[in-house]
Amino acid sequence: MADDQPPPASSPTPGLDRVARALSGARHVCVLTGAGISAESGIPTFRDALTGLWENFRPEELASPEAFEQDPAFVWKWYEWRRELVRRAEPNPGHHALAELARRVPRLTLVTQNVDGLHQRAGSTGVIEYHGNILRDRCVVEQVVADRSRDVGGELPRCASCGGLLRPDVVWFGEAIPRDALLRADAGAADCDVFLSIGTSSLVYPAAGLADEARRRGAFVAEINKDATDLSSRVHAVVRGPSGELLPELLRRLGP
Ligand code: BV8
Repeated sequence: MADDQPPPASSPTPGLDRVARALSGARHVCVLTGAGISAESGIPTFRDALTGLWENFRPEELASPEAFEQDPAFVWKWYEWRRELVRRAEPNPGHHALAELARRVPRLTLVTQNVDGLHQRAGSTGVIEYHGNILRDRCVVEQVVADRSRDVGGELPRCASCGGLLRPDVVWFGEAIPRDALLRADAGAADCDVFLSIGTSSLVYPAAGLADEARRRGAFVAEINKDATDLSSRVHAVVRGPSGELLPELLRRLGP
C-alpha cells in the first residue's frame, strides 16, 4: 500500500454489513449462542481468563456425573453459586436483539448452550436449551424435573415426591443431549439459510458441530464473538466484539 494512503477503514465490524445483507434475504435463520452472550449480564463464561469457571475449576471435574457421584455436596455448592449469579442477572441488549430479530425474519431457530434462561426472559420463544437449565432440579431416581422436598434436614436437596437425590437439570460432560433438543437443533442447522454462532468458543460437541452442518448444507455462516475461536477459519464472515453492542447494531443495519 502506498505510504500516503490512509490505512483501510478497519472498522471492527467489516462483517456486520455482510451479515445484515444475508439476513435480509433469509427464509430461515439458525442461531447458536454460548456463554459470551450472557457475559455482559454479569454471568462468567467458562473461558474468561479472570472470572471464567474454566480457569477456577476444570469443568469436567464439576460438570460431570462422576463428580456428582463422588461429591454431590461439592457439586451442588458450585451450582448454587452459579444459580445465585443467574438469579441476579438481567438479559442484556444482545438477548433482546435476538428476541427482536425473530420478529424481523420469517423463521428463527434459537439454540443456546447456556443454562441461564436469559433468552426466555428477553422474550425469545421456542428456545432450544441444548444443555438444560440450571434453575430446574431433576430427580436422579425418576429422571424427571422435580420439586424440592420441604424437609431441608439433610445437606442435599431431595425430591418432593420420592425423596430421591436431586441434581441440576443440565447436561454434564459425557451425557447425551436431550433428544428433542438434539433433533430440533439439527433440523434448524440443516434447513437454515443463515447460521449465526454467537459468544461461544465452539469447543464443546455436538453443539460446536451445528455450524459445520449448516455450512455443509449451503448456509451463510457467521461468527459474532469477542475472540477468535476454533470455528473462525470455517465461517463466511467474522464479526469481532461484544454481542451486547454488535447485535443491536446488526438490527439497525438490517432495518425493519
Ligand atoms: C456428549 C452445561 C455423548 C453444564 C455444558 C470425553 C468424554 C466424554 C465426552 C467427551 C470427551 N471428549 C469429548 C467429549 C465430548 C464432550 C466435549 O465436547 N468435550 C469438550 C471439552 C471437548 N461433549 C459432551 O460430553 C457432550 N455430550 O458428547 O455425549 C453421548 C452420546 C450418547 C449417549 C451418551 C453420551 C455434552 C457436553 C455438555 C457439557 N455441558 N454446560 C453447566 O453449564 O454446568 S458445556 C458448557 O461449556 C457450555 O454449555 C458450553 O457448551 C461449553 C463451552 O462454553 P461456551 O458457551 O462456548 O463458553 P466459553 O467460555 O467456552 O466461550 C465463551 C466465548 O464467548 C469465548 O469465545 C469468548 O471470546 C466469547 N465472549 C466472551 N464475552 C463475550 C464474548 N463474545 C461476545 N460478546 C461478549 N461480551
